[in-house]
Amino acid sequence: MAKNNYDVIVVGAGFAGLYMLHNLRSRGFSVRVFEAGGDIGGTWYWNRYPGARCDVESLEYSYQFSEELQQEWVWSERYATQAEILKYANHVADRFELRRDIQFDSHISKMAFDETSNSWTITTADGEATVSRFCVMATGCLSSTNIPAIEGREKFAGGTYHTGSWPHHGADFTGKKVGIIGTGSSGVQSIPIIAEQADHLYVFQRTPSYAIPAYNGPYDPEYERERKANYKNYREEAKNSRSGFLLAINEDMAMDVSEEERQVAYDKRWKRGGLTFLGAFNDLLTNKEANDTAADFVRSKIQEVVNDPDLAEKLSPQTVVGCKRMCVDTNYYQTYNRDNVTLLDVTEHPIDEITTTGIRRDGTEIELDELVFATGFDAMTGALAKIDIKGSNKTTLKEKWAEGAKTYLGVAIAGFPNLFIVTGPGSPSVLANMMPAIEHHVEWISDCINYCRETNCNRVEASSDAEEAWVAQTNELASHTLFPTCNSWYLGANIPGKPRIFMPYLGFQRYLAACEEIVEKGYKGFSLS
Ligand code: NA7
Repeated sequence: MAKNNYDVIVVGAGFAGLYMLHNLRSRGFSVRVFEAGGDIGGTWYWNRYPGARCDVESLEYSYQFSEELQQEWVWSERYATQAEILKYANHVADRFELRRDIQFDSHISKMAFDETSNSWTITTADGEATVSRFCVMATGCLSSTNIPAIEGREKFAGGTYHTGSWPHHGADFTGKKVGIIGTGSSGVQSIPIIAEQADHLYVFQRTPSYAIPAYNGPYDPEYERERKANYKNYREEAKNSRSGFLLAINEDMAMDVSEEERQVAYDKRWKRGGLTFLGAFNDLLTNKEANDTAADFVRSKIQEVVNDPDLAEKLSPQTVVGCKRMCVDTNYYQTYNRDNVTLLDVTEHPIDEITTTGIRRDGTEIELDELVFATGFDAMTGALAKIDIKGSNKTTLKEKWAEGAKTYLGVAIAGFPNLFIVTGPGSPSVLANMMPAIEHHVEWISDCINYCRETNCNRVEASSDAEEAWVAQTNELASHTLFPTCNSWYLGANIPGKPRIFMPYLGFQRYLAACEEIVEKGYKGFSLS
């Protein structure tokens, strides 16, 4: 008979779940991981759309908990493909023999905390129940796909895809008329590749994105050797940064230097490529005037690349640059110079309906063979809200978060004892480098569980006061920035009816210090009994 009682249950076998399992198991805890997918990888298991890549450099988007692992693994490119990242995850799972404690195709539908035994009962969609003292939700920030409720959506008779749950057998768009809705990172990455295959590609754009060239390519072996030789220092430097990766934020303020100096700085960052562009000046996300100068620079680049000035204008965002996550692209704007690509602005002319044969807008139907939704995710809270999680007073997490997500440290929730989240709302997560953020949470949670074991405590719970203060601090930090000015998924603004609250905690280094201080003060803000 299968064992159904563990010290810790982990939900999700992406990078967070894998390391949580390894870390806890190596400390002697019995652990079971439940994963909805058919294999490991989380985000990188599901997001198999054409062109899917990480927008953080490979040498930084990798685990650092094992020196052997980080030395032996060789990344082939500056920005790794989804396939290569998944290969890496598999290497990790094999190296640390993780699979034997992971149960695949097991979607958790219910979880309930029992006051008497101070334990969780976790039930799969198939009705299999398992009990554990602690539970760690490693369900990911971008794992609950969003398909907008456009009228007639279910009528479309051709192939329908979502970038975040792409079929494993892939999709061949050769000779097809393809429509794609959405121009965030997933759209920006997939549009150039789909355009190369399709007979014609229609891009339905609501809000244009700012995209910075990736200048992707193989790693220079000398660069890689030097990075690996000094990994410790680089990792330390990243840890002590605002974002958890080597953005190299210039201390200068954009408005303190001349127009000429600004152009030189932007040009240098543009040529370097990737998200580091936003580090050109210190005040780009706090001063609108400064931000405008960076936005103007990107818009001028779009105009240089796109041949048709009207099209360039339509592709030029007017929002704050960096307010939504910037995209890192390869040939995105260039793709609009192709004859087989048409950009359709759905803000000016909204989609009326999806029909059996295409999309109707402005009284005209555009016939399509295939339709791709690159429409993003119910970010940070979506995967958790889908599970019926009942805490200590039988309130569900969904009810508790009806007015907006509340956590302490993005890791614990008042009223939900012995439950932890990796990279939850209220943690730096998506505004930091996910890998070091994950490693930090995993180690912090593991230390807390271990502390409970050492002190014979059966129950650890965040207090409501500590949670309220943390939420207030998270909002306060965001209020001094330009982040709240656009309809981003950081704010939940991409999901109709979702409370508009800024979810990520700003400042990786500040966050690490806060977590450390809480432990030093005997888990301040938690009750342990
Ligand atoms: P994003 O960044 O949320 O992008 C989703 C896109 O879909 C965005 O352009 C949306 O426009 C668009 N969208 C969403 N709903 C609609 C409707 N109803 N009509 C038209 N267009 C719509 O998701 P991604 O998957 O691209 O990227 C997510 C993250 O993954 C990314 O930030 C990186 O961290 C990696 P909107 O901007 O809301 O007007």
